[in-house]
Amino acid sequence: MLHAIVREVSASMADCQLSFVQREPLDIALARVQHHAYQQALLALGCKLTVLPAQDTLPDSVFVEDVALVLDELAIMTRPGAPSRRAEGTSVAEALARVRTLEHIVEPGTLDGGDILRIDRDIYVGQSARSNSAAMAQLRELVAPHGYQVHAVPMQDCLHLKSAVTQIAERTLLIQPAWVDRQVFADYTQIEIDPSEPHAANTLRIGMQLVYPSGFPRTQARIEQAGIAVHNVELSELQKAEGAVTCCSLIYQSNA
Ligand code: CIR
Repeated sequence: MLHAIVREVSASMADCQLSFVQREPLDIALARVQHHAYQQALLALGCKLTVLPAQDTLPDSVFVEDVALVLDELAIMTRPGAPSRRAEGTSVAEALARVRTLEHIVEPGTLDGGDILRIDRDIYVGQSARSNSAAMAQLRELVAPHGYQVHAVPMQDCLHLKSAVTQIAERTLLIQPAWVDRQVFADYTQIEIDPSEPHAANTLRIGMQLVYPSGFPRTQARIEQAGIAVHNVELSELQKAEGAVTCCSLIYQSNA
């Protein structure tokens, strides 16, 4: 069955890293309510949840996606690009070690899970400020024996590759063409976000459905016109921390 690892919101989330959004007052109590609704959405879509306790000294620790890549064959701890985020992985690694063989990206490599878009045996890695070529080379070595190909993807003006492009159906992507070159993904059907909603490209695909933030009605209409069901969540406070729907969970298959 599908499993999801999530972590409760840190009391210090207002001190989070920010790269492309302005700092705004952040309501931690509301962030927790929204995060719990997100957990309910994962449950409703069939995930069994592992909820890690909050880490109040690590502001960005709710964004568990960034610290690991979980494949069917192994899990890779990533070594996040922001030094303030490197301690977040320890407890996630403990949880993943129960279900996967663990490997690690090591210095000088840096890699954020938000930069990794895996589609079947293709692993696309955004060349963001957080993820470097040393990590891509390490990742390539770790996954090649399992038949995966790693592709470096140029991008600009956003935090992570999955801020710009996510998978919404078997061979269909939702894409923000201002932030990533559409040609890289020429083999896929592409739906563009509505230009009035620049942050609308991040969706979380679970089975045939999408977890999708409220607040992007025009892009959502484009997704629904393609026959894809959308499960809305309100994430305003996590968006102020430059988070989105993929970054709050690590999803994997396990019989456990
Ligand atoms: C950071 O800058 O690292 C956090 N404030 C946001 C991380 C969001 N992660 C993601 O989209 N995968």
